[in-house]
Amino acid sequence: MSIISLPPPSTFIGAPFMEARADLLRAAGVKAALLGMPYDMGGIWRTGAADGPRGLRDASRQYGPYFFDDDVDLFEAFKLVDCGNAPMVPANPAKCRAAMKQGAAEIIRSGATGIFIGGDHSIPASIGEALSEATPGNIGYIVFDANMDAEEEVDGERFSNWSEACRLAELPNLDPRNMVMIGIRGSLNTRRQFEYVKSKGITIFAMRDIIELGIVEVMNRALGIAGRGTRALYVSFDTDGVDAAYAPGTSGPEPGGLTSREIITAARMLGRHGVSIFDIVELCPAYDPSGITARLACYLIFNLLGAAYSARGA
Ligand SMILES: [Mn+2]
Repeated sequence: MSIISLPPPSTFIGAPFMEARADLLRAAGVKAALLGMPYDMGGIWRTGAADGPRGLRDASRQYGPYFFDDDVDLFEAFKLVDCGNAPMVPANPAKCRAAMKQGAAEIIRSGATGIFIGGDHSIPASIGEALSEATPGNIGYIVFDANMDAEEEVDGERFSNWSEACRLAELPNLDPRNMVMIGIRGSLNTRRQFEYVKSKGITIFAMRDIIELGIVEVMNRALGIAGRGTRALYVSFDTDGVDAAYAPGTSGPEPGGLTSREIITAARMLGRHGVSIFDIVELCPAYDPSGITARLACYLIFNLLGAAYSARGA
């Protein structure tokens, strides 16, 4: 399996392209590296998330490396690079998953903060395996999502975007009691999934909790739960965790979710706390002619890295 990635036509905010290889990233002192995972064969509903990395890069052409909010230049501070996309093999999900895992593993092994752009919400299964194997200790997981994605299998398949939570809960060094779901709501969920979540000891902060407690209190509690006894933190941003009014470019838009300001506040608290890797999934540019969903995804990256810089330096 070759993991050689071709340079994308445009990179994220014009960052230099660098192949996803731990030795190259380490030698260049890269502290944050982005890798696209244009895979949506795991989707149970509308496809289109395979175009997420392209949509993010297109939207990012409006922006540069300087981020006002933290007075930081992401190229200077993080030596941010764009590693292109994990190479997808048409009609072969297993080979695609292997390529995503290998790309993620290279970035994780380099010590850089991995920024993985999906792709549908099945990709954390591959990313999680890579992080699990690279981490000498336990991992915490925080996911923003309208849906629990806790179906153990769908029509006999274990790797759809409705099963990501189960695949992560099965990792040997990810205790489900260090897993937190934020923003859960609505009728795409099932009671069976809720029973699974409760039986594993996974914590849910439903949308009702966020409305009552506020996002800052929810995040403080979530970081405490995911951070208890863990050495690494994986954060997954499903775009449908955000209210469809702010992020319509997603495979399963749901109303009544997090506002842009709330998800940005959450991203900043995560950056301040420190995260090992994060992903942004289910970004479907085709459903959003305005491009605002992809711009919000850019803002999540800017704010998470910016807040990390303000807190600790790069
Ligand atoms: Mn999801």
